[in-house]
Amino acid sequence: MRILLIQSYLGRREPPAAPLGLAILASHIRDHQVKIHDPNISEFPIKSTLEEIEEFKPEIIGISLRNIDTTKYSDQFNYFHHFKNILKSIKSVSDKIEIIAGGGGFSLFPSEIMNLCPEIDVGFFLEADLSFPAYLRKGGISDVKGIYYRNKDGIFCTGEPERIEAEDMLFPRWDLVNLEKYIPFTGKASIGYESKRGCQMRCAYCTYPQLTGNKLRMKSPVKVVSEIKLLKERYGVNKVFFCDPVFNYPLEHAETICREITAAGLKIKWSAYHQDYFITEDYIKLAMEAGCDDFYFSPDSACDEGLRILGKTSTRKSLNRTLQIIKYNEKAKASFNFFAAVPGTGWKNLLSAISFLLKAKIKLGKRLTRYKLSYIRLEPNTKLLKEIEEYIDLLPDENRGLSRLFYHKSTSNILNTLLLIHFHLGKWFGRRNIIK
Ligand code: B12
Ligand code: SF4
Repeated sequence: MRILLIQSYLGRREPPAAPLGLAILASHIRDHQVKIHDPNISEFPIKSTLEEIEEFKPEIIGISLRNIDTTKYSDQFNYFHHFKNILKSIKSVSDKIEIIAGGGGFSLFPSEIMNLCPEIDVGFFLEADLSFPAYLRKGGISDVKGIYYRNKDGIFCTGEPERIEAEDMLFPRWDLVNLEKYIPFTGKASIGYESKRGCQMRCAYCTYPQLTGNKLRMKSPVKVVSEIKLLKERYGVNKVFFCDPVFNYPLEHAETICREITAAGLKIKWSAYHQDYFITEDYIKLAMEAGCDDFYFSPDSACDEGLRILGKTSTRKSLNRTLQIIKYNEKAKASFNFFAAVPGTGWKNLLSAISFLLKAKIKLGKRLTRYKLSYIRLEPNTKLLKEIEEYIDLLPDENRGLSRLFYHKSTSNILNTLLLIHFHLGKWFGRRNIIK
């Protein structure tokens, strides 16, 4: 079959993220004729998509809805709106092509999106490494799990899909992607690589455990290094971003990867999401020798109460220890994200975050690369959402703003006023993630 895999158009020009999910899916369906198209790297995103359809004449179009919105209060933008538009454009050129949707954004709101987008014939939620090939093999839904489909009686789901084991995870088909276009943006994490899937932690606001599961599936460090080597030698990639929910847990897996990268003499730069609780001096040394130049941390709160409410593994002690370790490694850079408002907290949460950031600035100077006081974008099926007990329609539509999706309340009325001012100043004057 001729299958065209399309990354959804974001609706504005941002630093691109190479379509990792689509390149992985393509590697599982090698017995089909597959093309990948990313409108986000094209000068004329919609036109180029329609031309690609015209030329390739696909029987199936698989469209990846990765992002719903920016989730950033200081750069609010609705991508979902543009997904709906691109679906309409695709449908307008041919209503015979089967349209299949999937991706992280789709997986957060599968039934809502199926309802709002009648152009989608079938939707795959969560991981589709096994379900998508099975669907193609069986020529339809049959007994395949992980599918949303519609018939005259409504929209139905076949249940949670089976998740792939680490040893069956394949190298993405980067040969179908023009990776050269993403290489200038590797400093902005444009080329992703997975060393594992799953997160065993259960932070109250986070969607990663629902998207990638609670069970850790780790690739062998030898496989990781040989795949990164391939990325570097075959595609000239100089820097990768580990898409793992937490790279340095389990610590031993991360340390072995670092040792293997160094032993292989692989000169590659990389960065990743880190959890401060598992940071040790040895790890930072190993990671830096192996090419990590920036450590991202999202402790989210710097006071015990906030950390407890958010269900974080971090503690005040682990945060301070991490800061100290980074300080003594003179080339190490780090960034820290905190939430200005955490449900059930007030001044203490905010002031402890500000005081930690000031301390970090004094200790690290310019090596503190990013520091943020942001707001939680409420996401579906999270513990936090259940706790705040408010009904909020979390899928943005074009008629209402995105501000209502963020949590910006505290236990103090005075602080609430300040938070509202801070929130709106950020919303109006924040930096937009746009490139020329
Ligand atoms: C790593 C990561 C990043 C890295 C990406 C590095 C890179 N170059 O790849 C960086 C830091 C750059 C990043 C940036 C952003 N990210 Co991000 N990111 C992630 C993360 C953790 C993993 C994504 C990933 O690559 N996973 C591995 C691949 C293999 O999985 P996948 O893409 O989901 O694909 C699988 C399935 O979804 C499915 N599938 C995918 N497409 C399709 C299509 C079809 C047809 C089918 C059948 C199946 C299918 O099959 C694939 C294989 O199983 C996810 C959360 C998560 N755990 O999933 C958030 C996530 C995708 N990001 C998110 C967001 C918001 C963003 C940003 C918009 C943030 C911002 N304001 O800048 C940007 C957008 C960047 C861009 N240009 O698109 C949100 C999106 C949800 C939402 N509310 O909008 C997520 C879900 C996190 C969250 N908050 O919940 N991100
Ligand atoms: S915030 Fe990080 S550690 Fe917590 S559940 Fe999400 S991915 Fe896991």
